[in-house]
Amino acid sequence: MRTTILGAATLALASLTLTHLAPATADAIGVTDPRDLDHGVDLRSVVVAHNADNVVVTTTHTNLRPSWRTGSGGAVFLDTDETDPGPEYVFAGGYFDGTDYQLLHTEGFATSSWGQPVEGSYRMRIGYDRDQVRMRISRDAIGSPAQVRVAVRVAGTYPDGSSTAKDWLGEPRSLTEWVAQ
Ligand SMILES: [Ca+2]
Ligand SMILES: [Ca+2]
Repeated sequence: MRTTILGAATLALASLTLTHLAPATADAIGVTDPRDLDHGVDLRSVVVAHNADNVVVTTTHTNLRPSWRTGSGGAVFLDTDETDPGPEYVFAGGYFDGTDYQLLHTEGFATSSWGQPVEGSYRMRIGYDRDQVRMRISRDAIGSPAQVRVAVRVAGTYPDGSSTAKDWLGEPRSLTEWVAQ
């Protein structure tokens, strides 16, 4: 577990450096987001690795905690088809103890357009010590696309439960560069 997370962190650093030099398509990219949310779920960076057998999306946050009181969770939208506008899949999960996650078909960003669960192999791991969430999706599960790009939205609730904090990677509903396999 520790080795896996350390590997992801190392990859994140390497990717963040390479982003300045890499072409629009690569097998991994890293994108940063400012510390702009007054909540521990605050999104700070996203790394997308498009491997031979799977797509791995690692998000880093300011302060992830296991308590349900954080209400933390997020959605990673996966765009796999350039000819079909918007994302085709969404990986949604809770980021606190005891929550679940699911990969769904979608016709866009709106929650109302989220559809049936995807049949296939995928999983989500949360590393509270490194404030990271790692989603791994089998390429088979999402139609073995030649390239993918993502949009990321996270959210959490404030301690008094009065309101929800929300943070997108960059502009709302904006997608990263394409990442080729
Ligand atoms: Ca942020
Ligand atoms: Ca699409």
